[in-house]
Amino acid sequence: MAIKNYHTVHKGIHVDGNMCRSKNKREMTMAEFKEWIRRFDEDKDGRISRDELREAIRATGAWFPSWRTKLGVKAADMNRDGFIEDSEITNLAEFAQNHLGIRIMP
Ligand SMILES: [Ca+2]
Ligand SMILES: [Ca+2]
Repeated sequence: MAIKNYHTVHKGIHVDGNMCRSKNKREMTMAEFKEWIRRFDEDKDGRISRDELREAIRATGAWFPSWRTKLGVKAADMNRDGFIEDSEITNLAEFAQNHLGIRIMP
């Protein structure tokens, strides 16, 4: 089943290949997104701070003013402690899809 899924997705990429292969377009699964965002957890506290998120956004090559980074944290930070923890990463993934050109595959 996993192979079949991959094939379907792969075919999808092929059809609108130009868009998906553009420089800022990234595709990843939720697990890959989590792994990717964790690389920016510099103080290793398991949460993503606003500064750490800014670094992550910078790494995508997206031009993104800091007030929008703040908005990203706000959008994902459900319990409003100023950090994005593990359970909030799915919200961040949604934000990344809408604003960073990252596509999260199911
Ligand atoms: Ca951190
Ligand atoms: Ca939080």
